[in-house]
Amino acid sequence: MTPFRLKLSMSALMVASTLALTACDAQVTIDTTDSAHTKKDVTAKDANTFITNTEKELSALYLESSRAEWIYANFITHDTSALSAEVNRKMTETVVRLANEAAKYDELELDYDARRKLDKLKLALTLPAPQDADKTAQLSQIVAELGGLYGKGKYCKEDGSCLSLGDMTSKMATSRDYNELLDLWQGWRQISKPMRSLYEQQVVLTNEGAKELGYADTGAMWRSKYDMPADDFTTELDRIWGQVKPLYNSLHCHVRAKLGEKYGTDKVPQDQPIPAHLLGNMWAQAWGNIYDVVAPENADPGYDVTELLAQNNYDELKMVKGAENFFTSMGFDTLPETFYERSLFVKPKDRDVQCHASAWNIDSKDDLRIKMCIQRTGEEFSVIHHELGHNFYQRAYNKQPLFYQESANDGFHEAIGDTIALSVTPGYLKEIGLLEQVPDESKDIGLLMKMALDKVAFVPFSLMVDQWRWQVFSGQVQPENYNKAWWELREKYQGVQAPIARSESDFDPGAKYHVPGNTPYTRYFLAHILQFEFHRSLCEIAGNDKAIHRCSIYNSKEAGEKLNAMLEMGSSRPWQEALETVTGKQQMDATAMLDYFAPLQTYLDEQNEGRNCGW
Ligand code: X8Z
Ligand code: ZN
Repeated sequence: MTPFRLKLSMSALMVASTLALTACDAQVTIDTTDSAHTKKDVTAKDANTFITNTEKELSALYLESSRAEWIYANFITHDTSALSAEVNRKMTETVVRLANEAAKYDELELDYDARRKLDKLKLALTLPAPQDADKTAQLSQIVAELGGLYGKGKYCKEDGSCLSLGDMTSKMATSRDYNELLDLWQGWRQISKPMRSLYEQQVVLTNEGAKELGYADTGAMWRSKYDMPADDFTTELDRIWGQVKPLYNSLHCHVRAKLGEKYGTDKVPQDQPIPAHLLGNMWAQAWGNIYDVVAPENADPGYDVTELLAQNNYDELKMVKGAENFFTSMGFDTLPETFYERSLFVKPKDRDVQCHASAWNIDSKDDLRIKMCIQRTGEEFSVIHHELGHNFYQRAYNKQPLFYQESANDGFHEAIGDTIALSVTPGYLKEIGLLEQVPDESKDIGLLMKMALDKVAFVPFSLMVDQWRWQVFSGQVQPENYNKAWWELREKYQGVQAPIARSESDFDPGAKYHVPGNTPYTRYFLAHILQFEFHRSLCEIAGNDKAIHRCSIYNSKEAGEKLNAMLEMGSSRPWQEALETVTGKQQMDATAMLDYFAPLQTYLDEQNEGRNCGW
């Protein structure tokens, strides 16, 4: 997390949402209000004093807040929920007050950093509250409750047995039994029904806060965080999705055909969206787990990372050390001892925790941690790399002023660990002793298929989540249509459909962590585009001479140096400049992803010949 907004990977968000100190709070001793000045007579010097004081006040609050949020996420109880709500209230109230005060300096000519920091202050909250103590407290209470409902969520059957999300995730990955999958799919979606009215109230409250800060609604505020006009950002998203869509459509067509062969075309009709429970993942967001169903003939790479980990006795700690080793091989310092002392790697048996993986920097210096209920699978090995990417980023920018202690844009934060994981190639696995022999090139289509099922399939999902939220925030979607609108977008973007009838007594968006957790999701869309760009550029720097999907930047100090140069900038410059540091270009571009998968596109085109694609 991050201070009010950001820092974290995911957790930042939580913190971000709420507020602040009350007037009688003893800690509020820094006078940032400067009430003697009105908008007319303020000077640039006043603005700088305001910024300095604000940074001090927020640093202290951030530390307090991240400790409380860490404890809540690790021990979900009635009391920790109350403490989380309180610290969130204090943070939100403070940031809202300061952000509104910052408007005093709107018309002043300021130097680059002063203006940039004030802009960041205004945009710092994920969920702004109105300037009203009761409403702020109410919003914070809702935020904590929604998080708790998700974290405690389980599917309990009539016979009294209960399944955790982790249990269900494993079964969804491996079961090929249509009815069993359906049962799990609908069972998990029971947890979100009670979130609906809370979510509805949250939307009203936070929109009021966003309006007070000068935004049309909270969605408009989220879209304003990208160093370009919000409408231009939306246009960029459309443009990039347009680049990826043909590849996605080809993959969709092939996967649907294979699922039709597996389950029967009565269950998987060949002219309709795919039933959402058959794709190996609770949310149908990444499909790598059904690789066996779509595996190209004669292209089996002959290994599976989950099995390699088991054969080589990798437990959770060894998996984390393995991922850390990749970063240090590139020249990054090792993680501090406290990382290993304070992180959570294994799901505790005796209490509720927020198992969804997250990475934290508690003190904005080097108190780095991850919190993750690690399963011993190849999929989770990638997630560990993802999380450590957050931690290495956080440490790289820890010398920046508070307002710049975040990634260039939120997509960058999500992209770093994934970039590293793209280098977990067969060649790398051989180098670290996990794999005996690198499969020959005839197996590349199998490797690319597995990767595309995870990375390409994810792209439309990562776009539709915020399309839904933006429509909800803007009022285009009203509460009586929450679920209907969700499934319309699922169909439109992903071409998947609910496998059983849904109604407005359901709240399916709430069954995805980031909705009750209030984590914007467009960041993952950006990350999926960016990681292929970073991979391509860093491979070049590393002197790679192989096909791009066989390149690993393991051990490349040159690539590490270049990557670090971008990471340590934090958000001090517009993200376009950070992008340029590594890629030489200022515009995001999906051609790196398309080039990576070019051989697969050719294969898919052959396979799809004569098939009816689309939905
Ligand atoms: O939430 C995450 C990370 C933490 S930032 C585990 N991810 C998204 C998700 O799980 O839905 C990573 C990829 C997408
Ligand atoms: Zn992340």
